[in-house]
Order: sequence, then C-alpha cells, then structure tokens
Amino acid sequence: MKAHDGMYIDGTWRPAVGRDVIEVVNPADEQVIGQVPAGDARDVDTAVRAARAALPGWAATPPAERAARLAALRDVLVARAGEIAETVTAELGSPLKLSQTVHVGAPIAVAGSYAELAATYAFEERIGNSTVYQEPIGVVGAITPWNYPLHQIVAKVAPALAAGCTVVLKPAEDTPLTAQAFAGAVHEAGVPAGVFNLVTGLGPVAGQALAEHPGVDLVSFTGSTAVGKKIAAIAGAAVKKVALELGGKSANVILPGADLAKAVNVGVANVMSNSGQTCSAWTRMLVHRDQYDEAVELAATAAAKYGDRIGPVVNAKQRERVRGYIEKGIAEGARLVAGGPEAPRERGYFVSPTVFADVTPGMTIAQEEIFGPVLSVLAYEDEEDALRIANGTVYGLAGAVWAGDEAEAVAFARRMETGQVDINGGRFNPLAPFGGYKQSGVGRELGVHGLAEYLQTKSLQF
Ligand code: TXE
Repeated sequence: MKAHDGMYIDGTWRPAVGRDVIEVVNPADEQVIGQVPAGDARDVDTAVRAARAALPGWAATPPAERAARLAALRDVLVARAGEIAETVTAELGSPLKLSQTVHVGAPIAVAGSYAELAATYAFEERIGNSTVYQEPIGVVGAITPWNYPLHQIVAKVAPALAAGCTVVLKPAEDTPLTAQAFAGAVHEAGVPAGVFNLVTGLGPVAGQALAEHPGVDLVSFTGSTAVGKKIAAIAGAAVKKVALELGGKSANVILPGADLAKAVNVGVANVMSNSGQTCSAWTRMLVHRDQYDEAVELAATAAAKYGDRIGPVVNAKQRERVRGYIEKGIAEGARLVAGGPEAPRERGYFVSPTVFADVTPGMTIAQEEIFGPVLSVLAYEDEEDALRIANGTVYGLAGAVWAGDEAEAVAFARRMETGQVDINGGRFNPLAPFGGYKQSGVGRELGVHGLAEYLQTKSLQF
C-alpha cells in the first residue's frame, strides 16, 4: 500500500499548501504505517474551484458516457480489490476476509449498480404539457467516516457522478489511504480532471471548510449525530442541501414464533461484525420474557466464540469511549454475561465481544450509540411493548424482525420508525434505499433513491 504525499485535485496529485500531516496508525498493533497531508481551507478552496470548473462539462456529458466511466471504475476496483482490502485492513484493523468480502465487495456492487442506473435512469420525462428534467445539483462536498472506508465513499461518489455532479471528498482522518486508493482508481477509470477531487485533512479544519464553502451546492455527510447537526446548521444558514447519514440504535425484534437460535446467532454476528462499528448494527436484541433466559444464554455463548478475532476498534479514543459505555452499563445495573471492559490484548485497540442482560429501555447502553462490539438484550412483555421499546430512541436507521410467519414480521416492521428492516435474516441489497428516520439522518443512499439526492428538478411547459 502506498501513501501519497499529495492530494488528488484536478486530475493530478499536488502538494498541500501547508505542511501539517496526519499519521496513519494500524489499530491492530498501534504502528504508524504512513502519513498524508492535512489540508486546510486553502486546499479545499482549490479543490472546489476545480470541481466547479469541471461541472458544466460533466453535467453535459451524456448519461451513457458517465455510465461507461462508472463501469470502468467498478472494473478498476475489481482489479485492485486485493490491494485495497489490504489497505483497509492496515488502517482499520478489520480481518482481511471481512475487508475482501464486505469492505471492498459491497462498494464494487454499488459502483456497478450506478453504472447501470446512469445508463437507464429517466433524466427527462414528459408530464402533460411539461418536460421535466432531472439535473445535477452541482458541486458535492462529501464527508465520510472510517467505519466502512471505501463503501462510505462509493455510496456518495458513484451516485453523484451518475447524476452529473462533481465532487470534493474529505475522508476520515483515520482511513485516508483507502481514499487515496479510490482516487487512484477514479483516475485510472478515465474520469475527467476535476470531476472528482480528494482533500485529506482534519474534520474541524478541512471538513468544516468544505461544508462552509459557498461553491459547494450539497453537503453529503456520514458520521456522528453531533457533527451532522453542525453541518445541518451551516447548510441551513446558506440554504444549501444536505444529506445526512448519522447514528443508530437498531432493534432486533425476535417474536415468539421465530427460530430463536438462528435469530440470536445472526443477531450477535451482526453486532460483532466490524467490531460493532456499523451504524445500522442491531445493538438492541428484544426477546419475549418467556424466552429471555434461553436467548441470553445463546447470545453469551455466541459472543464468547468470537474472542479477539473480530479485530480492534479504530483508535484509542473509540476504545475508551466503548469501554466507558461498558462501565456505565455495569454501573446502571445491567448484567454482564460476556466480555467486559478489560482489554483482551496489551497492544492494539481491542475490545472483548460484550453482551449485557437485564437491560432496561431507559439505560444509557440502550439509548446511545456505542459503536463497539456490545450487545444489549432486553425483555418485552407483548408485541405492543416490543414496538414501544423498538421505537423508543431518538434514532431510526435499521432493524430486524424475526417471526415464524413472514407476514407477521412484515406487519410488525411496517410499524417500526426506522428506514430499513431485515425480515428473518435479510441480506445486503445494493439497490435498497438506506437512511434514517428521526435523528438517524436526512435523505437516502443507494439505488435510485440515492441517485435522486444528487438531482434537482426543472420543468419546461411547451
Ligand atoms: O465521528 P465524526 P467520529 C458515530 C459513532 C462514533 C462517533 C464518533 O457513534 O462513536 O460517531 O466518531 C468529519 N465539520 N459514527 O469522531 O467526528 C471527520 O473528519 C466537518 C457513526 O469519528 O462525526 C470525518 O470525516 N466535518 C457513523 C467525519 O466527519 C467534520 C460513522 C466523521 O467523523 C467535523 C462514524 C466538522 N466540524 C462515526 N468534525 C455512521 N453514521 O456510520 C468531524 N468531521
């Protein structure tokens, strides 16, 4: 894996204006593996100007040609999949197999889906005596987190390019090498200069400058709810469009007729995967009082099997944050049945897979996003109680329902205040809209709904 000492702006790698750098650390062994420039407002300005200059040409490029560039991008990602997976593992610490299948496999599917959508989407339709055009919204400022470093980038950049927008990306400071690898792939795919630009840097410096820049028409942000609120305020003041994909506290509701062992095992795997650093993770398992003890035992056994094979969390700050939540869970009276706050290894930012029983809906660990391998198991009395608990947080991003009868699960899921629900398992669909109800966000990513975020509508009457 190669760290560039420049930023990809207007089709070339160029040095940052300032001299500050960000050191990239492997969270599995705490070794520094590279450094990238920490750009500031001046670099952001150069990148936004390049994106603005490229906008008219790219917006006027026929959708079939934009589709061809996206198909080429997918092909380059396929060709470089092994190398990129190693980069993700080096800077995120995820097990290599997870990096190959999920961290790189899912974004390849997403890039492919936008190559197809760009070619087939109706950017123009006749309604009565009007022709309605879907036009690119303009220059997109994309700010992404580290938890799925490539997926988060592709989920914004691919639909933006399909729509005819140009982009300035500010990736997370923990995972800039994956972003650099992506920029290299965009270049190799023949995307014209200035259409995609990369500025590495710190959130409150480069990220904020990007959100505030008057040359940016849409800010698409994925990250913490706290920063999302700041970005919404900045954009609101400038009447600038935002798309926000924020935190979650998703419920995994196991109804009495479900296959309990399967629902619990899949539920535990869902939370532990990527060391719990998934905004859509089913972090609250809701089980009927009569099956509660059995479910807790199954969950504790399943979690204990993972050991430290799940990989570390991304950095020391996140590890301390997760441990803090585990300690808070104990202090508030939840019963620890697997894992705990002690570090399982001396080196690396590891946290033990942790399961809490006797969690009540008001506890901090049942309300706040922990973003670590920590599952809370809650008991419910009846379906109405389960629904009240499931809907009883400020979040509404994802969830799961398990039942003996699929129709029963669907009926329950329709009453959940959340953007995406898996029924009796479910699996990743790159075309299914993903995004939040309530404080989990604004807008949708993926598929045709994700494309629509980057378009604005014009109608001509004739
Ligand atoms: O997020 P931040 P952090 C949640 C999760 C996690 C917590 C903190 O609960 O524990 O957030 O993680 C950029 N203006 N999620 O601190 O700070 C930053 O550089 C503009 C959920 O890593 O929100 C990075 O690129 N940008 C989540 C991005 O915002 C700013 C994924 C996210 O970082 C900025 C990650 C500012 N003032 C964390 N400050 C999800 N929804 O998937 C920071 N950034």
